[in-house]
Amino acid sequence: MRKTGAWTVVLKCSSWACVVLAGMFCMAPVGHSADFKKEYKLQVNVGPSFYWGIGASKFADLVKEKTGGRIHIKPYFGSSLLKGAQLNCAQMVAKGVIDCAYESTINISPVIGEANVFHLPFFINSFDNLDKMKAGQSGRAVFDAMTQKGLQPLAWAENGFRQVTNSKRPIQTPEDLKGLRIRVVGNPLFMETFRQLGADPVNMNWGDAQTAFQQGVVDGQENPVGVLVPLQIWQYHQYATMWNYLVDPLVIYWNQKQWQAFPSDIQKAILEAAEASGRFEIALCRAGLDGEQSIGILKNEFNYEMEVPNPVQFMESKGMTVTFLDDDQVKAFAEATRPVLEKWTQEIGAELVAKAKADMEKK
Ligand code: X2X
Repeated sequence: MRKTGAWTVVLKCSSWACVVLAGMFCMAPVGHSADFKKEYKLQVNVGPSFYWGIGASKFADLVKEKTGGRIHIKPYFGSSLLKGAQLNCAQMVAKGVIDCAYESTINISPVIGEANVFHLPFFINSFDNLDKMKAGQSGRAVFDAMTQKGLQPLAWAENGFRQVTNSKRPIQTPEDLKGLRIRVVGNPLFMETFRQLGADPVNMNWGDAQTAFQQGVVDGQENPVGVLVPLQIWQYHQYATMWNYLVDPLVIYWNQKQWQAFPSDIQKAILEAAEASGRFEIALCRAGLDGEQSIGILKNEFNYEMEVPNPVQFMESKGMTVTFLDDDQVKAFAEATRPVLEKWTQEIGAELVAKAKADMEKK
């Protein structure tokens, strides 16, 4: 109707003032789609079928819904915006080359060294401890470090506790890892951990890693079940060890300058979408690993039926040998990697590691 009104005015008078008047009628109010980019690019390291990829798509859908279509996020899977260089994501979002990301704490660690607090070997061993850290002062410290670097953290999501798989033998003791060529992400903490265990780690971007598994260039790798199941790791590796050696939360974040320029109703809508998609995605990654809890969240809150409700059983049904370690076995790995934990406690900052311990000890 507003448009018709403006045209009527323009037709009735031809003076410059009338044209301006018409322009004002047509002008978008604050927060209208005309103020926004046509597309906001979302960086995602994995493909759309991985649980983390499904979470990223959910985020984009929820943002569209909650902003009434004013904000259109397009996920770029497989780090295509970075030509596969997954470790460059935080730098590119901070610069504003990429608008936002649904990304692993491992992949932001070159810019946010504090994020490595989640990657200390055999330091966090349960979902409960992880949740306490995210809700506590150590999680807050990681978010604060992001805001210092031009990134606006919105919500946590998850990749999960990382498990080791290989094509040679079951891994039950550090000796079993000796000489195995293991693909790891190009974060020195990972290289050092596997070297310390006597393995032969090779760092590779995720895009190259998948080809390396296919071609048998490496004997093994480490990733959570939310990656192992969609990847169908059993095609390459027969053995998996569930050792929860470290955890890989995801953070949903935005370029800070761009974020601050959004009107508050848009910020609120995006924030709600980030939180809801994070809750959904965390449940996907934990389904079948935390009793009925995550399966229940998916069913009751998101009306979502898990295709693989028991990932371990599923991997076994595909012919994999899945090994669980008892406390003593885990202790042997923890002892063997202690020098790495100690060195990286200094790198990350003893104060932050102490905060993480205090968070985990809270009842
Ligand atoms: O590269 C990996 O192993 C992956 C997919 O887990 C991450 O992006 C950290």
